[in-house]
Amino acid sequence: MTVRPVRPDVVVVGAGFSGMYMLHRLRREGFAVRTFEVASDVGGTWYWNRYPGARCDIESMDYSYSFDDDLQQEWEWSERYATQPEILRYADHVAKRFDLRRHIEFDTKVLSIVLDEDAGHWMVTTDRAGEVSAQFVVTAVGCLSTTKQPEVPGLDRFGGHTYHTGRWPHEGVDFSGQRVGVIGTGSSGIQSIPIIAQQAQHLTVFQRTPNFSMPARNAQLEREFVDQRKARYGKHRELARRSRVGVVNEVTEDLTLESSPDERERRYRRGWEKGTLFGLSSTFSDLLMDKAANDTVAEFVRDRIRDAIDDPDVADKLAPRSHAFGTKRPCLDTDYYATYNRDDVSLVDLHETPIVEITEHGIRTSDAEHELDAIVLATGFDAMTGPLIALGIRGRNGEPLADHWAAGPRTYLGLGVNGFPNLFTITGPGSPSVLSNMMVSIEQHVEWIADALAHLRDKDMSSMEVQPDAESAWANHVNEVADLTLLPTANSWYMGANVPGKPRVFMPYIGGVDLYREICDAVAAKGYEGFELS
Ligand code: FAD
Ligand code: N01
Repeated sequence: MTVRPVRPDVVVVGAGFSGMYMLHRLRREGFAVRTFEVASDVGGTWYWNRYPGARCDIESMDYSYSFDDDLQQEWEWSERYATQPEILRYADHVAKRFDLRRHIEFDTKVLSIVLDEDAGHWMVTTDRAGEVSAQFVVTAVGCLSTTKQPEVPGLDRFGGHTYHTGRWPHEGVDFSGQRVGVIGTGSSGIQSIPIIAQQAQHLTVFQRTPNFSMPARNAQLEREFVDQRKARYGKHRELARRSRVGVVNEVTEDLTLESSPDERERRYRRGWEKGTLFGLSSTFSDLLMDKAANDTVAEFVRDRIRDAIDDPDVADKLAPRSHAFGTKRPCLDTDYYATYNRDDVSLVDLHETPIVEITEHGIRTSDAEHELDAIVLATGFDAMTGPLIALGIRGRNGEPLADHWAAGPRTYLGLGVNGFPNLFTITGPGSPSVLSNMMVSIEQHVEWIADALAHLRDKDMSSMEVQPDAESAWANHVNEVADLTLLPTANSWYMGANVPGKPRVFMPYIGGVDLYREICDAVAAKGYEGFELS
């Protein structure tokens, strides 16, 4: 039975991995919590993204909670990169193990979160549970949970079925005998295209920007490896927490152009063979800082694409040139490029022939109408700020968060915003979040927030608010660090560039999870410096 405290101390919004752990942690600290989740069950990303081929791109033994040793010892991952169903089973296991569902109200959407300054609490309005007031609100709405539709006319006119990868039907989709079109070649497109190609009668991929993708080299996990990892799991997790990206990875100070072409080739080959997201970008220290250095690794990947594809014209279209390697999130794939060697797969380059409209029968580009039975939209998300702005948050003087962020998100540490006291954002903009193994970033934020609330309670204080100077200084720092790298040069979702009209600001913090954790710890140790406690 769901437990619903009438006046909870804390409202948590979202029951993905962030919300689940936040709820657990706050309950353990003795807070009364209500958690609202619009989905019908736990899992967040892994509840919604059920498209064929969906799996993680951080190794499962790292992409899982580390906060409870019994949990990490008892859970058995079957593959190096687990599939979506397996990750969702894991979320279910965690929910049962810690009896979380009792405090989660599913099928309940938060419509607005408004500060009542006189009463000193937040008023949270939902579509099913009415209005709930709480002293604290923690948003656990994820960075990639608001889907983005393509900006093409006629989508509602299409006579066949349309599916977004981020809202996939639970019963699955059988594309056998169908002519399928996929729009989008980010991670979701790249994971789903090889599987859809195996089922469909014909698959047409509509590509606007080619992406850099590397073979995942996924495999069943071997007993010996798992046993060895579990024997020193705690140590391994600690190294991950103290790493730059939340996974234990090679670190080098070597500069790309100071190495000989042979040495570069040798290192790139080794990085490529690893089958990890960061294997290639970590071969030299300056690949994401120096364009000339980056050109060498980008050309290495383009060569691998040419190796994999029979038709040189197709290979040319799939080879990314408009952005530097690693400036958009690279992809890990299984047989992505080889899929284009199939006779029943074709590639439409939207730079040559843009989509004009979606018709009743399919997709019309500037030179042809492609008749289709189904369209898959792998068109991504209104990332990071999208789910937060959709919450309808209003802070001091009724200021909407959307207005506060009109020129791009401004936060202190990605954890809080000036004018929005007692409201905390797990993996908010201005924190490493999407640049890291998210599990590491989620756990760090949850623990920091729980400690902060316990601190307030212990000191008999009721409010914690970001000071304006701290917010400005952090926003400047986030930009300055990003500007040391090539990442702001790409039209990526990190920059908000995938959503028309969205301010172009580099949203995550690229200083590294290791440094970031130290900064957050130091802030807490100094009595929550940069926050006003009252
Ligand atoms: P989410 O999982 O997004 O959960 C947020 C929850 O909030 C959702 O359930 C949503 O329904 C709910 N919600 C939102 N708005 C409201 C509202 N108004 N009212 C009520 N509920 C609301 N990261 C990695 O580090 N490694 C990976 O391998 C990886 N793979 C990914 C694969 C895919 C397909 C995608 C899309 C993302 C992937 N990510 C990966 C990022 C992933 O989002 C995070 O790893 C993590 O799952 C985020 O957890 P979360 O709880 O913060 O957010
Ligand atoms: O979304 P994306 P995604 N017409 O934004 C194209 C995580 N994730 O869902 O680049 C035509 O990357 C768009 O083209 P362009 C991961 O963090 C992880 O794939 O804007 N095309 C692009 O090709 C990832 O980065 C995994 O030119 C249009 C694509 O759609 C993040 O989620 C798996 C268009 C969108 O790519 C988002 O990935 C899945 C239009 N109007 C997701 N609009 C793992 O592997 C958009 N596009 C773990």
